[in-house]
Amino acid sequence: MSQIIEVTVPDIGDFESVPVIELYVKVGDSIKVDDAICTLESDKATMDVPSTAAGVVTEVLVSLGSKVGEGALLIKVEAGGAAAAPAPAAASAPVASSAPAAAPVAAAPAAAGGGMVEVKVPDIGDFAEVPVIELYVKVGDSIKVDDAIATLESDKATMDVPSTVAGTIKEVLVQIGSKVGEGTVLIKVETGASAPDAAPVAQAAAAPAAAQAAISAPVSASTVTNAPVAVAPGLPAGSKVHASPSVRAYARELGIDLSKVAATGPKNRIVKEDLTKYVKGVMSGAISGPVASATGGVVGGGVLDLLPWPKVNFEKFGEIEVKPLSRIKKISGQNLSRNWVMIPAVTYHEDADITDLEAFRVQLNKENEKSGNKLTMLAFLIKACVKAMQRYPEFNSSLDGDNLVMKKYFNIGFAADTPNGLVVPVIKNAEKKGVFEIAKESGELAKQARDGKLKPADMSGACFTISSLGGIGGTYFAPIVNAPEVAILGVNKSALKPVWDGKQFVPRLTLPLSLTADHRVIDGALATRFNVYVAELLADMRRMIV
Ligand code: CAO
Repeated sequence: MSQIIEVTVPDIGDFESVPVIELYVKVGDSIKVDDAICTLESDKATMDVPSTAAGVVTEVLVSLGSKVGEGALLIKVEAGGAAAAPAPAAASAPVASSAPAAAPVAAAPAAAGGGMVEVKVPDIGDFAEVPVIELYVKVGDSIKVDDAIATLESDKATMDVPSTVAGTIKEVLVQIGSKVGEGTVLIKVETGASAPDAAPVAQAAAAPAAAQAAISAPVSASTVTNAPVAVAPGLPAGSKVHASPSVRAYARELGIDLSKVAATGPKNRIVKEDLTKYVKGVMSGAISGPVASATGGVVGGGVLDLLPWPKVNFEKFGEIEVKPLSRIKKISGQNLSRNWVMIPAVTYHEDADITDLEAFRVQLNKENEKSGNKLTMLAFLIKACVKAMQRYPEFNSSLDGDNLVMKKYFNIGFAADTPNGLVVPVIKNAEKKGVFEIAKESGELAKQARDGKLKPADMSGACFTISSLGGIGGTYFAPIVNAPEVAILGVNKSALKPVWDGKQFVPRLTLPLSLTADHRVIDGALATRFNVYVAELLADMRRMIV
């Protein structure tokens, strides 16, 4: 006996007309309870709408871009027949019994006769007392095999603990912050033939071996991220992607096609670590996408594989000459691509009044004319940045996973234009050097750079970079952060500008500053404070000693 069930948009909060941005089903698909039908996107969040029915999709009443609200009809499902028939209770037995001994109490006896089953923490390796950092269930919830119960966090990894039984939760014996180890009872579940999970259990029974393996051991994030980068097998064509709204949003932010990502989460769901692993694979060249192959590997492929790289027969339009990229351009191109894609960076602009500083610099250069030591604006900029980094130490940090590495030394890189491309020599321990010494050293390093004689040690260890285009021109630009640094200061050509002094406009020599900062570490307020402080220091160098 079959029956047509309408699946509608559930209560989605205060949103009345939100667009469908992803659609995962089509007519003829078999669908199970909880399978994602579509993703909706409001201005605040993305939401997956799960199916409340199991069966075969007979009608899809929305398309990409459709605006929907609570109650909108999404699909019609023909329940009944093979796909929808509630699985016999015994169908769950093979799944549970296939779990190794270390797994919690087998569901088989409970599934056969019904009753109360305790779900315990399985073998989680050498960890005895790890905290519960997330809890996904409460008393009264219906739970299915493989549904995540809680996330545990050791000092090395986070682990989802999936349920090994299906039924209704009668007791939750832990809370966020509880310390647990192997064998700790997490929940008690009433199982039985009438449990509302019959169909999903049937799905688990049909799950591939990989999904079953997840039942026997929790998913370890560190294992996932530390594993050698493998070519992501992704999903077979036509398979549905399972991922939470936040993971989908993150993937969209990175331009990742989720169907290419290998899932390691419970129930074959893609988790955040899978995206990290995928991006690492692309960056290391282990995973290639259409862009990588079309551009010869210069641009990080899969991350940007929204569209293939345009292939044009330029000769059709006129004469051409093909020149190979220089080694420096190839290397810096890869770094720049990675940094551009991976760092959520924002550029902040500021003007510094350097009228007095430039007069001072010119005067000092006159005084030292005979010595041949020429003071450059770059040397003053380096000193001002060091002082600002001392006041705002986040600018002298690097992200390392969930940690911020704070550096106590001040090595400043500066971009140097060379015939073969851009290189970044580094002035080491700039906090201990005076402007004359810095000017001399940067001049020597810039010459070595142009002559192609820089050694790797000359270009390593920078904490912060300055990119000065002041000798060339420009007004403002948006430099790219040089990872693992968290900020870079761009400088253009100073120009005389009229500035209101309270009574009249006066000509002031103005230096345009463009600071790009990694927003994960430095927010807009901090970046602007830094920029303002650098401008104050340049406007009045006496501030360097206070
Ligand atoms: N405003 C106005 N004039 C400036 C200036 C500024 N901000 N900065 C430098 N100048 C002047 C200098 O005073 C100098 O003039 P004089 O010869 O009359 O004294 C002239 O411009 C040339 O300076 P310079 O650029 O050779 O020297 P520098 O110490 O300022 O810079 C270096 C050295 C290595 C930073 C520079 O040569 C260079 O390579 N800049 C390019 C960096 C770059 O490509 N960045 C882009 C990275 S992103 O693609």
